[in-house]
Amino acid sequence: EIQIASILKSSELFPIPQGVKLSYGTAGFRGDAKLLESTVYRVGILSALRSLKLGSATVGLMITASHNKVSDNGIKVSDPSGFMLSQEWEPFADQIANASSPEELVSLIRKFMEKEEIAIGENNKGAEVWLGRDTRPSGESLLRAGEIGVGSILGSVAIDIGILTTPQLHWMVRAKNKGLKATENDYFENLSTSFRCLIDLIPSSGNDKLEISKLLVDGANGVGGQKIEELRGSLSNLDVEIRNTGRDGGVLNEGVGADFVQKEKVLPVGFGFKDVGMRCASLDGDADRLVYFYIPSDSSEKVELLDGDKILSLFALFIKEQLNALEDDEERKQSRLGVVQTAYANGASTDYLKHLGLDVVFAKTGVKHLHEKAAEFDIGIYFEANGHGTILFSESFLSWLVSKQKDLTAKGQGGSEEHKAVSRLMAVSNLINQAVGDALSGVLLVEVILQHLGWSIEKWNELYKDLPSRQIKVEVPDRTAVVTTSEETEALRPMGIQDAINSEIKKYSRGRAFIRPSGTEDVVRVYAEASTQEDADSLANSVAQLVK
Ligand code: NG1
Ligand code: ZN
Repeated sequence: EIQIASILKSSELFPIPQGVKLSYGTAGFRGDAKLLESTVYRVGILSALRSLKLGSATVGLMITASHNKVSDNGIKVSDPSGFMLSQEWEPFADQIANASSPEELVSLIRKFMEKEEIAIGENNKGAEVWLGRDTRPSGESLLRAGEIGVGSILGSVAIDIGILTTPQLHWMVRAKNKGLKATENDYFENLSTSFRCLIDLIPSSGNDKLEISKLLVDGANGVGGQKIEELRGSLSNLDVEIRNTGRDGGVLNEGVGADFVQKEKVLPVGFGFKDVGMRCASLDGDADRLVYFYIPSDSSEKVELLDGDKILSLFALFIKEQLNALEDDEERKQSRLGVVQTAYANGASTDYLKHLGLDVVFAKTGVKHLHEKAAEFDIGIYFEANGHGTILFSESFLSWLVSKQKDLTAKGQGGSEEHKAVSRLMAVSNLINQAVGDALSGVLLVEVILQHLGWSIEKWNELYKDLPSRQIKVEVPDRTAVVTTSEETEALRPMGIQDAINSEIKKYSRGRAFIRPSGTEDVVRVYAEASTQEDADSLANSVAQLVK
């Protein structure tokens, strides 16, 4: 009963705004920062309960609205594994975020604790929650609300781990629960060590082919650029210039960042004709997404975009090359590597990946869905076209690599091609964030692979040619009126709309289009592809007309 009193008392501080219906969505709760205090406070409570449920393992809370505008904010939970909050708890998150009074909140919590058999008592260790935030000005007070929420569950500890990228928080939570070194410095050290290791393993002929040219980074005026600045000193073999760090008056995500560059296909602020031919990378506001781009010499400030699909293809090619160098069980070899995409993947990328002989599977939009499917492979690479993705290595495959490495060394084959391939795969598994997509580790892996292959960005871009595509957001009174199949490629409702879409698609060569309600914004998204840009635009527009 002291517990109940404690929640009742603290929840008085955070009245719920009227008329707002919140949903945990594809990436946690998001919305206007001014309306979010009570939500963050309540998610603080949830995260403490989650920790208690899992034997007081450390849970993470990240305060960010990613690529959305600076006046928005949001909150998402990292499970102790470093992955997203288990989907089984999402309905509870929705319920408590929308509870209309302190009494209703307490009663929901009580019922849930009973059902989940969560006990608070002197015999239990308390909960532990690590809270991080991006650079949004509203972040600090929201973080305080989260701390109060955590603290309202007796015996809990809330630890403010400061301004971080989303993937840093997930990485730190995962490391902490694995009993590994888990500070931000450990994160940086892990990146620079594994990067160095991959650089040292570059075949010398590849090394001479490309002098290391400068990389330009668009930091979206957010946390990612600032973190690369911190990391830069400890990276040899990489020359980076960072723009849009947010320190020169630029506004977070305004005309900058990965989402802007990928969706609008235009240059971010601060980039222009002077940068023709340069290799450029763009991060999003919380640095969990990454795209590359360059300005071709034959055009005036046109953008040649290398999106998540192209990053995925580069990674897949490199990993496949390493796997080919292994003496491996023929049967396992087939299923070692798989890739996961969504319906937004460019059709040309899917063709290319299949052509490489890879297993390509599709998942619903939202990284939690891709992650799940990628985890089914020994090495699963997943990417959304928008640049969110990573490479997952299974525990059993990693131990196989470790023993392989030992065997080869024992046999005196420490310098063999096979040994090098094993070492590269192990270094990739350390470099690339095993918890969530991470623009920082993604940049480092792209850079080292390009050096390894001796490729320029143009050469990389030539892996395949994107089919022209167009994405449009349509504002509608009620986006939930659109209901899709599980693959999201067909609309089941409104009745008849899919037939209408199909007859539009038929008018175009290589036409493909679909609609789905966004999980993070109040819009319906339209995606269209066709053999020319005019056709893709026109198909997208006519489908958008059907939605309106
Ligand atoms: P929604 O708003 O559900 O389309 C967007 C992205 C997702 C994912 C989430 C989370 C597109 C088309 N959708 O989801 O891929 O990244 O945000 O940030 O890019
Ligand atoms: Zn993001």
